[in-house]
Amino acid sequence: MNREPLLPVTEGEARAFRDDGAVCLRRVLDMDWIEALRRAVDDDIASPGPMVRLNTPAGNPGRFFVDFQLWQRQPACCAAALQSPMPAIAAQLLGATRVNWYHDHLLVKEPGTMERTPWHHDFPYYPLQTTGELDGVASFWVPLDPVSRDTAVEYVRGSHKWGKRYAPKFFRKDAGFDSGAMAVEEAPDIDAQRDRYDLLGWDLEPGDMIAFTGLTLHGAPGNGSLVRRRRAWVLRYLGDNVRWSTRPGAVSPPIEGHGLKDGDRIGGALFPEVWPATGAG
Ligand SMILES: O=C(O)CCC(=O)C(=O)O
Repeated sequence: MNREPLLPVTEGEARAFRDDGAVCLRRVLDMDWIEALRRAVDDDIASPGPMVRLNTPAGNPGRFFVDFQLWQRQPACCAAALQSPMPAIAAQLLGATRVNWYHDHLLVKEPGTMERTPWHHDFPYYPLQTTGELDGVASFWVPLDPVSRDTAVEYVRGSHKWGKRYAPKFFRKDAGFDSGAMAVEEAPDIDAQRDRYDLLGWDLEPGDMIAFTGLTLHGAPGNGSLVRRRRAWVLRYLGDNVRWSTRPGAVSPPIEGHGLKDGDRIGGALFPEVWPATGAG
C-alpha cells in the first residue's frame, strides 16, 4: 500500500482546488488500498455503525446506503485516514502547516438506485468556524468501482467563492434537518437550470479521486447501471484555520465525546493530527 501518491499532485492541481473548488486527482492510491477498502466497505454494509442511514424508500430499486466513521471500526479505513497519501495531499491543497483528521463518510449506490444526492455543500453541516480564503476542509471522494461521468458526483465550479451558506438537508427527502436559527437559504436547484452553471465531473477509475472544499456545491445522480455498484468512501481533513463552534440545531455527522469547546483548535483522539507526519506506523 503506497504512502506517496502514485502520481504526485501538481501545483496546477492544487491551484484548481483553490480556484475551482474541486479537482480530479488521478492515480493516488494503488489497488492494494482499493481492495482493502472494498472489503472494509462490504463488511460495514453487512454490519453497519450506529450512524447508518438508508436513503432508499421501501419498494424502490437498488439501495442508497450511507454510514460514517468506518475508520473507528475497520483497520483498512483507519490506515487510509491516517497513514495513506491523503494527509500530505490535504496539507498541499489547503496550504496548511498542520492538518487534522475530521471524519469519513460512506455513500454506496447499488445498481438501479434512483435516489439523487441533492445539491448541497458540506460546511453548514459542521460545528466549525473558519477564517481565510479557503474554508479549511479538504474532502476526498474515493470511488471503489469504476464510475462514469453520468454517475459520479458533480461540482459547480467556483461555488465555494459565492459567500453562501446553504441550508443543510438530509439526503432522504422525507427527513427534515433542523438547522436551528441559522439564517441559511436553500441551495439553488442546479438541475432545473444546468446550462446556467459551469459543472465539473469526471469519469473515474479506482485509485483516482476528487478533492473538493467544504463550500463547493455538489450533487450526484442515482446509479442507472443495472450491474455496476457505485461505492464511494469520502475522507475529510481540516486545516489549521478551523476552530470548533457549537451551533443550534442538528449537525452531521453527530460526533460526540470530543471534549472540544467553542474556539478550540481541532484535535484530540477523535480528530488526530495527521500532518506533519510523525513517521509512526
Ligand atoms: O457520493 C455522493 O453521492 C455524494 C457525496 C457527498 O455529498 C460528499 O462527499 O460530500
